[in-house]
Amino acid sequence: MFALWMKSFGVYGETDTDPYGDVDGDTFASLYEYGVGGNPADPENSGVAPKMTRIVQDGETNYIEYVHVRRYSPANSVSVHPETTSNLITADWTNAHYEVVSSAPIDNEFEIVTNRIDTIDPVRMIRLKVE
Ligand SMILES: [Ca+2]
Repeated sequence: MFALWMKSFGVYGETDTDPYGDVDGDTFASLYEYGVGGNPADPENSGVAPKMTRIVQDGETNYIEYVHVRRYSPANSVSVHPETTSNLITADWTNAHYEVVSSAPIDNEFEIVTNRIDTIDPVRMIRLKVE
């Protein structure tokens, strides 16, 4: 599916269709753009950026609400999910601190996903992983 998607934007060849390459130089890997609806051949279109929308309290714990778009899986063989780390030097990214709260279809290719990420650690960095 990924190769066909690249081809639909006029991107061919082994080097240019590397999922972790960045043909248009927008700093986003082509696979990332595939996962969030970008255009691998247009540096002005890198897909829909994730957003931290609000803080939600549940019992004694506060959560960051984190919303992102993702391509439907597993039909398209790509996984799009948040990862967190409390230390950028060791960069021990994990998916242990989030849970999906809800998801809703946008169209027949993408859905919007609302996650919550606990705020137990005093410092936590968040990234959207596409793999
Ligand atoms: Ca792009």
